[in-house]
Parts: sequence; C-alpha cells; structure tokens
Amino acid sequence: MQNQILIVHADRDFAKQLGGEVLKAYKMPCQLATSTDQARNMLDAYADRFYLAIVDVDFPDVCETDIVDLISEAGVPSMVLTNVKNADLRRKLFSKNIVDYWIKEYGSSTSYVVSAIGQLRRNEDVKVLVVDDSTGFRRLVQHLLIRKKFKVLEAENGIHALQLLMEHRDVRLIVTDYEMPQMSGFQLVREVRNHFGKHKIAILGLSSSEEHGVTAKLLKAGANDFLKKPFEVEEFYCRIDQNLEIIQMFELIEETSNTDFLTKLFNRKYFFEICPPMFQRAARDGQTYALAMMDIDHFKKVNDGYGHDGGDEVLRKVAAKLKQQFRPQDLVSRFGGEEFCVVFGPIDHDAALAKLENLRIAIAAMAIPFEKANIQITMSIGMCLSSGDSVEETIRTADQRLYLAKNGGRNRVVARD
Ligand code: GH3
Ligand code: MG
Repeated sequence: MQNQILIVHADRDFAKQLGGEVLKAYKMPCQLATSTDQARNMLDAYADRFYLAIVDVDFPDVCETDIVDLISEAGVPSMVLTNVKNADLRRKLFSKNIVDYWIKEYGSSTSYVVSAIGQLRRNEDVKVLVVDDSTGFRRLVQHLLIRKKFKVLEAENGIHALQLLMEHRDVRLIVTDYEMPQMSGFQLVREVRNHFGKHKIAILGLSSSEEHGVTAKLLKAGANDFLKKPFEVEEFYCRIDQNLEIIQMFELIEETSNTDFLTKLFNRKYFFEICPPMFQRAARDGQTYALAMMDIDHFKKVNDGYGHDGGDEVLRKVAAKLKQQFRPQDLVSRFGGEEFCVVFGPIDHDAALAKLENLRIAIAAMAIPFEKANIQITMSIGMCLSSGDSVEETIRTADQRLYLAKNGGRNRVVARD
C-alpha cells in the first residue's frame, strides 16, 4: 500500500519537522533519508510503499537531477523542496517525474508542501477528461495528470468526449484542444455548457493556433481558462490546481447552503427545492411517496437534564439513525429544532407505515452515550402519502397527524386522521 512519504533531505531536523507535520495532517508515516545512498537503499527495499517523495536536490555527491531520476526510476513521483533557485533546473525537473517545486527559504514552505500533499490526495477522486486528436499530445497530458494522481479519461474528438461525459457525470475538469476534426474545441465547450455550468465542470482550453482571438473565443464560449501550446508544465499544473480549487469551493458553498451544520442532514431550504420535482415525477409515473414529519418527544427535558451539548449530541445521533434507516435516494432533512422530515418511496401506505414503525422502535431503543449517562428518547411521527397534492398540503396533513401522535401519548406513528 502506498501510504508512506519518503523525505530526502540533508537537514535531519528540518526533515523530522516536516515528517511530523505530514503525519499529523494525513496520518501518513514518513521515512527520512539524509543522503542519496540512504534514499537508494530505502527505494530498493520499499519503493512500492511510497506515495510520494519530498526531495531536496542539493546533495554534494550527485548532480541536481540525479536524485529525482533515482526516485522516478523506482516509480515514485517527487515534490521538490529546496533552496536551489535556478530557472533552468526548475524547468528540467518538471520534464521529469516531479509534481511540484517549492523554495525552502519561504517562511511557511512546510505548510505549502503539506497542503500540496492534501491537493494530491483530493486529486485521486477527481476525474479529468482529455480531448485531443493528436495521440501523442493526449498521452503527454495524460501522463502529466496521472503524475498528479488524477483519474484520466481520453477522447480523440468532441463527439467522443460528449459521449464519455454522459457516461461519467462525475468528470470535474476537461482539458481540450481547439482545432479538432468533426467537432472543434469551441463547439465542444458550447455543448458542455448546455448541460453543465462552470461551477460543475472546469474547462481548460489548449491550442497552438495562431488564429486571432482564439483565447477570447473559447473563454466566451464558456471555458474557464486557456493555455497556449507548447506550455510550461509548472504553469499547466498551477492552472489545473486553481481551476479545481474554484470548483471545490463551489462544492463547499453548495454543501454548506444545503445542509444543516449540526446534523449534516439536508436543511429545510434544500428540502423545498428537491421535494416538489420528486412529487411531480411520482405523480407523472403514477407512484406514491410517503412524507413523514417527526419530532423528538420532550426534547426540552433533554436540554434541561444534560445541557445544550447533551441535546446536540442527541440530535446528531438521531440524524445518523435516520440516515442509516433510509436509502441515499430518500430525502432526509432537519426542518428545525428537533423536527425532521423524510420523504421516501415509491411505496404504499402499509409498507411506509411498517418502515416508520421500525424506525420509531429503533429510536426508542437507542441509548445515546453522553458524559457518564446514556440518554434515551422517543419520537412521534405523522405520515401522509403523496397523492397529487402539493408538497405544502402533504406536509400540513403529516403535521396534523404528528399533533395527533403527540396528543395520543407520544412515541407513536399516526398515518390516518
Ligand atoms: P414535545 O414532546 O411536545 O415535542 O416537547 P419538546 O420539549 O420536545 O418541545 P418544545 O418545542 O417545548 O422544545 C423543543 C426544545 O428544543 C426547545 C429548544 O430550546 C430546543 N432546541 C431547538 N434547537 C436545538 C438545538 O439545535 N440544539 C439543542 N440542544 N436544543 C435545541
Ligand atoms: Mg419535541
């Protein structure tokens, strides 16, 4: 398993400090080599364990590129962290198996390196589609991306690219050439933008075309960025990282605005965006969904007895139980306070009631550890089947039934008036 980092650095104290920071951030153990011989021995013995090598290129016994070659031959990518400021060397190293180059004298160089490792680890989950009619160029870009741990798909023209996009809806970045047969990069960008916004898929255009205004044309069609061929590898990497960072920021904003901070369930705002189309689809297909309003019984007493932190812990555990009892495609949300709403289906009345009964029993059986106590709670549930009524109307009926459940003694499911 590649879960270790090899640090090749003559300064043992610095290497140790860096190793400590990497271990703390990612739980990745670091092996330290303070000479090229030591690095060679470690690579001979354990090359397949190393996810990455962080290397200084300044060793007296070898020339600056040798250490990177040595590591590369063992199949391990390198991140250079050095005092050597030499533009030619920097360019030469990027033509080898390196993923980054940092100057050590910058005050916070270790934190840059640690966050660059985090980016590499995130890249493992990122799919990139490379579109170019030149096999050679496609291979080059593919190699550069694989070195950065991305998952890479390839297409030789725009039509093939669109097919792949429909099959792989989790592609986050497209790197496309401009001049291609059948469908140009320009047309491809426009087509992609008909289906996916700039915040869902980033597009980096590449071209060696001398045609006037190509950059503006591609950017206006919806590309996020553009790079002229041939490009500097380091610049290519910077642009890829920055464009993905923006997409990742959008994802974070979306997640924050759709979920509840405490329980991580969907919030009420998101519920009202998603539920109406769910009901419309169900009505069109002649199916019924169940909507359940749920409220923890005497929750105020939990807060009074165990403090607000105890109450919060109960809310988190109840939310986790709800997620566990329903499927990912069901809509489980926190409406506010200790009130939850779940929409699930397609399902009929009896099956929905049985599912909610099981849930009620499971909640009542929970013993939620908090400080030295085990907190027990119950939940009242009001259910209504969707039947072509509006979401608001269905919620109103479920709410009335929840009220009946409370008045009937709590810890029960009411599914009829
Ligand atoms: P009932 O069985 O009738 O539902 O009684 P209840 O005590 O559960 O209901 P009530 O509406 O009287 O009290 C709900 C309490 O939930 C009051 C409020 O302070 C508390 N609450 C709301 N949101 C949160 C939260 O995020 N964390 C905690 N700890 N408490 C919360
Ligand atoms: Mg309550």
